[in-house]
Amino acid sequence: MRQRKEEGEDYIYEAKLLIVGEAGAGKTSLANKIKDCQYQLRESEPSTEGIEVVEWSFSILDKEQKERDFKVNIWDFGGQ
Ligand SMILES: Nc1nc2c(ncn2[C@@H]2O[C@H](COP(=O)(O)OP(=O)(O)O)[C@@H](O)[C@H]2O)c(=O)[nH]1
Ligand SMILES: [Mg+2]
Repeated sequence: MRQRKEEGEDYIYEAKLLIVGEAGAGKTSLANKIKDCQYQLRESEPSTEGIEVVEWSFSILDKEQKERDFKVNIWDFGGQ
């Protein structure tokens, strides 16, 4: 995401990912799997109440090849 400032440009290394779908569709499992590829499916995933935000971070190289932490907030909705 790019944010304009008077003196120039600055970058925010953050994104928001919303997962929506019917109850039991696999939203929470998907959020957990995105965060951790070793995550194993559970026979009964506790159903999500309200919204759970799963933080997923990884490093990227910016335009100057400098390493940056990129953060994705995965919004896992309960219900439908
Ligand atoms: N076979 C199979 N089962 C899945 C998959 N994703 C989720 N499940 C199962 O479906 C059930 C509901 O998943 P859950 O992630 O809680 O769904 P949510 O209600 O949308 O958050 C759980 O028992 C999961 O283990 C999938 O890709 N394949
Ligand atoms: Mg859920």
